[in-house]
Parts: sequence; C-alpha cells; structure tokens
Amino acid sequence: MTYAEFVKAEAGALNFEKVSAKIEDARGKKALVYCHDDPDGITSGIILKRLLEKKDISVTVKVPTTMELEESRLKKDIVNHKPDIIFVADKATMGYYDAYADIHDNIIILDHHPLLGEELKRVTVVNPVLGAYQRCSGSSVAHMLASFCGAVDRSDDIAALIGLKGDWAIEPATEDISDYVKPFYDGVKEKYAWLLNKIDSRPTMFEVKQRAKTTLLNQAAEIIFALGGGGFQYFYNDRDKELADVASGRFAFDNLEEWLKNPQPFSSEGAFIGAFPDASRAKKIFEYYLSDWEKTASLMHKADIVKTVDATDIYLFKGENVKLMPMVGSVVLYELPSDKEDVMFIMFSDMGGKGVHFSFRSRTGKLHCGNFAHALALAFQNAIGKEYASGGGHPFAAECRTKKEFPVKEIMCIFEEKLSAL
Ligand SMILES: [Mn+2]
Repeated sequence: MTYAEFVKAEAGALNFEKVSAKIEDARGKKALVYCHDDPDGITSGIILKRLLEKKDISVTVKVPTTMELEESRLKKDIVNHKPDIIFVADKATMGYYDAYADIHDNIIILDHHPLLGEELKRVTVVNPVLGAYQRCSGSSVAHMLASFCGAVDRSDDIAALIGLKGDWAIEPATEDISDYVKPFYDGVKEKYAWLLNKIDSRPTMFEVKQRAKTTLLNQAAEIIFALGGGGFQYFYNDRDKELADVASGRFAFDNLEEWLKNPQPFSSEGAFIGAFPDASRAKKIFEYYLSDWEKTASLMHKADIVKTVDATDIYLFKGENVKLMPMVGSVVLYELPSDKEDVMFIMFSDMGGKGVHFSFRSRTGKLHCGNFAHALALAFQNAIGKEYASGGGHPFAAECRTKKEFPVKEIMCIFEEKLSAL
C-alpha cells in the first residue's frame, strides 16, 4: 500500500474529513495549538502550524511543561488569544477533555496515546490507537492529516521522522519499523537516506540494545530531546547565566521550526545544531546534557544486585536529583553484568522536597515493571494520600512518583517490603 492509499484508508477512523472541513472554515481566522514538550510533541506542533499557516490561519503555539492540558490554562489562553480553532497535540487523550467542549466549541485532540477515562464524544479526536494499540507518533498522525489536506513537503517529512524517532516508533539503526508507519517510512526512506543510513558515530539515547551503529536522525532527535528537556523537564537554566531565560520546549520548537524552513542535508550532529538560529546557546545546552549523561551513567554502573528471582537479576541504583534518569538507565540496563535470563534495573532518585521518583527497566519483561510500579504506587498512596503518588507502565518500562515531602527512610521501607514480596 502506498502512503497516499494508507492515509485514505485511515481517513474515516481518524476523522480527517471533519477536521479538514474545520480547517477550511478557519481560513483567515485564528488557531491556538498546544503541543507536548518532547521531540514528538514539538514536531507534531510544527507540522500542524505549517499546515494551518498554508491555509491562511494565524497560529499561536504553546509548549507547556505539563503533559495534560489543564482547564485553567485553556480558559486563560482562550481569553488572551480568542482562537477560532484549537489543537491539542501529543498531550494524551484524557476522558475529561470532553468537558472542555463547554469552554470552546472547536477543539481537536490529535494524539497517539491510549484513551484514559471515558470515551470522548463532544470534542473531535484524531487518534489511531483508540481501537488497537499501534506504535506510532503524534508527528506521524499530524503528517497524515497534513497529507490528507494536500499540504506536505520535505520539511514536514523530516519533522515527522524526528517525532517518530523521539517516540521510539522507528529504529533506522536496527531497521525495526512499526507496521503502522511503514507506508510512510517506506515512501520516504530513499529520499532521506542521508538521514536514515547507519553510521559509525556517537551512539545516542536510542541505541539501547546495540551501541555500534546510529543514524543522523537518531542524533538529531536526541538534540531536540536535550534542548526541550525531553518531556521530563531536565533544564539547564541554572548552569550558565546565558541560559537563565531559556524556556526549553519553546527554545527547541523555535530553533527546529526555523531550521525546517529550509532543511539542508547535514553530515554530522555538530553541523545540525550549528545551523540553528540560536546555535551558541543550543550547543551549550547539548554539552551540559552530554556531560550529565556521562555522570549519571558512571554512577549507575556501580549499581548492586539486590535480589535474584525468576531467573532475573534485580539491580538497584539510588541517587539524589539524578539527571536524565530513565533514559540513561535504559542504556545501562544492557551493560549491567548478568548470566541470568533477564535483568530488571530499578532506579531511585530522591528529589528533596519534591518527592521521589522510581524508574523500572527490564530487558525481556519477565518480571512486569508496570505491575511492580503500580503496586508500589498503591502502597505509597496508603501511606501519604491517594493524590500524592502515581505509577504504572509497560512490562519493559515503568515509572512511579510521589509528589510530597515524606521521610525517605519510610519510602524505602515500603519499597523493600514490595521488593521482598516479589
Ligand atoms: Mn508522542
């Protein structure tokens, strides 16, 4: 199936006719676009902005540091910007968003996360995973919509690829491509061979199962991740006075959007970052990111085995305000020595007054990370209150956080109890 055929086939389930009509109706009017502050959210926002501007719509983009769109933020922005149409891109599909129809009558949720809560009936949803789960990205969904509206060019293609890489839906370095995005990927892979070819160069956060090969796309996506805080709010404002006023998601968005206005092939990650309008600050941020990565990785390599169960070695790492924690741990997971079938890596970061953060990573998911994280969160909720702890995830990767100051000794007691019950 060609990409054009695929877009046509998906158009019904993705409400493309309806959304395309809404976009046509908004010609000459104002749009407000929200996007997530990770590489996929940023590229989703860029593709939407480009599409809307091609339709003579004036666009304001917001890149908040929160994942979900809060009612208070939406209300305030509507008063300030008076938009005729609102897009919420890559910011989850929450059942409670449906009530936002009372605040504005032209809201479109464009997303690729599974629905959480009740089905949405009053706001328009563009989301391919409402039926069965698909590995894809907000950027690829935005690209499909823009293609349906007849408005894509190479800038949108490259943006879609960066978002797909950022959300792990494509792996050009190992040729693991999600089925759902194959029609798009196969359609562009020759054209962007310079971006997708395997190279011997610095391995990135995406080189988890192997570190020998990478691609320029992987390096570019990691740079956008570093500049934007990656959706985990790893910011560098306090490192250097020149960076004090950088708003990370916005900074990444603006630099990438500007570069994409005339995207020239580049031959190294340095050449990519050097072509940004604010290259000097971008380079500074990326250097801090790389040095944080090295520091955290060397600490994590000292983690100890705390238990072996179910042919799985369980390693535990403990630190304070650990930078880039789950990302570095995803790589370290494969470097920890073990002769068992599986390894589970549990990372713990004490964030002082802000609570604690546990991350879980597993090579094969023999012990379910998500179940452990969820059970741990429930135990924390019992101790400190329902609203102050949350946790869950997938067999291979999960997170658990508390949002309240609580004695770390007691937190670790609860954790040890859960660990010994495994
Ligand atoms: Mn995403």
